[in-house]
Amino acid sequence: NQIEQELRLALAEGTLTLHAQPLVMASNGEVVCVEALVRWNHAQLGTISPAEFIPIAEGTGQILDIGSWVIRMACKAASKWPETVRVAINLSPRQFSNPALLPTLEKAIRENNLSPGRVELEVTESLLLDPSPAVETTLLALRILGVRIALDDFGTGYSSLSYLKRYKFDKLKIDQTFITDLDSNPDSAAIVASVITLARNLNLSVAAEGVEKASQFDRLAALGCSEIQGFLISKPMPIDDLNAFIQRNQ
Ligand code: G
Ligand code: G
Ligand code: MN
Ligand code: NA
Repeated sequence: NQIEQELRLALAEGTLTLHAQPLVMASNGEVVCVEALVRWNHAQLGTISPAEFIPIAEGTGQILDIGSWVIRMACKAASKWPETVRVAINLSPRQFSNPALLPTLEKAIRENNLSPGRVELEVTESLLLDPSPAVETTLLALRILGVRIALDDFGTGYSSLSYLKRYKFDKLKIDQTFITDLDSNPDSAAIVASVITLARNLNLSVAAEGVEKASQFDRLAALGCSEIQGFLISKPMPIDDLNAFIQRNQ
């Protein structure tokens, strides 16, 4: 179809761009991580959100080429940041079962002289819904490689706490739907407080997404949330602009 052909061209012609959004430590505001977010600058349609084209690319299989490109670009950008700053890369389920994932990651890490622990892979619970041996093997291989694994959009999928026991994650990212009404909805506040406690007791990092207000930041910090992400800190920006942002916030 048309989008599929245009996506193919986009990769070839460089109209896909990589944006990124910083995560800061709640305790001191320092940048600890940067999430890579792909964008598509379409000649006629303008900027197309990944929320629109990633599901299509997942269907056509183009997510594999796009994903490899994101991994290469993100690791290259990270090689110019301080060692204390990790890079987070979103992985869709199809990427996860792709045999090329490991070699692509290894190569990008090696060529950019990154310590593997600076690379964080964001996966969603949908990946774990139907855990195949392949998924388990890949999770194990990634752990051996030494990259970190974060559970993205935590609380919105078919959350099962048994995942937390079965797999070793490094971080939970509390979905922004719980943060949006944190100040006004006691149930959201209770859920957020409980997830932060859960993460801390399991020795996992915990990040809050979609933080837009100082009141949300303060409450999350008081609850012991380790990392904060959202428009309050910064909107996503071209990944090359992160160097300057990191320097301002060191
Ligand atoms: O950047 P934005 O909030 O518009 O992203 C929308 C969705 O697209 C999010 O769920 C995000 O995880 C996903 N996304 C952004 N970049 C990538 C990417 O490089 N790979 C994958 N698989 N998903 C991405
Ligand atoms: O699913 P994932 O968590 O990867 O999605 C990240 C998406 O959330 C990105 O598209 C990004 O643009 C968006 N985002 C990041 N911070 C905020 C925020 O503070 N408010 C809103 N509304 N969206 C945000
Ligand atoms: Mn994410
Ligand atoms: Na998310």
